[in-house]
Amino acid sequence: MRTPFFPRLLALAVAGALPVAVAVAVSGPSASAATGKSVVVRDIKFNPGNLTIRRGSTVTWRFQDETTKHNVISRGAKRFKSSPVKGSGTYSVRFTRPGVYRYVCTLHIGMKGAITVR
Ligand SMILES: [Cu+2]
Repeated sequence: MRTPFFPRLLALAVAGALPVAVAVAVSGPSASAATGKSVVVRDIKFNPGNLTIRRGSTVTWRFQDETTKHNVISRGAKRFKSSPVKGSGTYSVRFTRPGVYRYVCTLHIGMKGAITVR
């Protein structure tokens, strides 16, 4: 007498839990959809000079100016952790708060860029 009721209860429990599981599965990837973006450091320029990213994304500067060293120094109201002087390799920063983050290379006048975080 008891056993016929159990599958029905189980079915109700599964039906009730399913929408929750689906909602989690849908919101999970979109919440972490932030992707990595690159800024190439070459020819005494940051390319792209202006980069717009989503909050939570990581920006990687790729130092590819063979004989010229550069740095990434945060300037302005919104700050991030600046890089050391580098001749090769990469430097990455994850941006978690919206705003416009301006930066320069202090070794070369006019070498500047900005990261806009949405
Ligand atoms: Cu430079």
